[in-house]
Amino acid sequence: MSSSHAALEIPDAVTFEPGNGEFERACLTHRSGARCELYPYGGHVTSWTSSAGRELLFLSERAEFRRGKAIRGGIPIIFPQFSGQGPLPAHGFARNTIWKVESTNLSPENDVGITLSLSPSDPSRAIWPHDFLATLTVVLNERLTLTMSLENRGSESFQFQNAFHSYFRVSDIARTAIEGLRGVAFTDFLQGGKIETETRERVSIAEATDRAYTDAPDTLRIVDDAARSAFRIRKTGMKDAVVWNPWKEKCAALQDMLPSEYLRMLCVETGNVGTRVTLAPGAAWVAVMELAHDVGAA
Ligand code: TA6
Repeated sequence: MSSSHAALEIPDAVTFEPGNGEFERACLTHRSGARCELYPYGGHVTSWTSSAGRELLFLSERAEFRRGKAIRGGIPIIFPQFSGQGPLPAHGFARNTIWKVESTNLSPENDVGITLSLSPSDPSRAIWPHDFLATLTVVLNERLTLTMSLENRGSESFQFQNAFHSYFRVSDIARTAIEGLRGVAFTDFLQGGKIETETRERVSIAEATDRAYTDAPDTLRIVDDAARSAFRIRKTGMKDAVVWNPWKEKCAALQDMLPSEYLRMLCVETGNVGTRVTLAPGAAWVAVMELAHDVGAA
């Protein structure tokens, strides 16, 4: 199948190929050997491998690749809503919509990039009647950086929420911890929205966890003790961080996860999930998430 994006391919840097299901995917390769796969469906990064060939993101073995279903794993783009209330689907429509591939790029510094856009459709207008242009740029070098920008192209202000719903692959959830959240207030969705303050320097996961940390620090770490490695997450333009692991029972109830997969994944998401962001007519907004992975950094 010749790709409809063949003209955007860059030798040894960006290729397009048939992906899972009916979808096409882009493959980004950095000169270090690091790689990234992204589906225009959802603007969804599904794989990020290190220069040593290690897969760093979790993608469920039961992930479904079909229209209307979010891909279970990688980095779902959550927009224009995080919560599930109202007419919008849970986590919004961006992750279930095909984004338009606008451009690909190989910089003089050998950064490999791809830019996609999302604009209103009849189905989106029916549930979210605002005129907008969203842009997602993914850049691969020694790190993986996602930048989402948004323009209000309408005549009235609108409000939105957003998140990069990142699924990190971990060796063993029992030997994994998040650093940087001590002293941060969080909403515990599993305790009826109870608000508490994090007291731990290392937040470990030993049960179903679903918490939104408000005004979280712009740098967080996920330490994988078993692998003696760590992720570093840096965010700008986003106030909050969400920590989610379904744990045993909820994982077993998810059709698109193997019962044991909760042991090998951890979502640490960056976004604006508490308060909504207001964008005036003609205004623009941008959010950046930079991911780095260090071996021997535990
Ligand atoms: O970000 C945490 C969360 O909102 C959890 O409540 C859980 O629902 C998770 O996202 C996955 O949501 P999804 O709609 O992708 O199944």
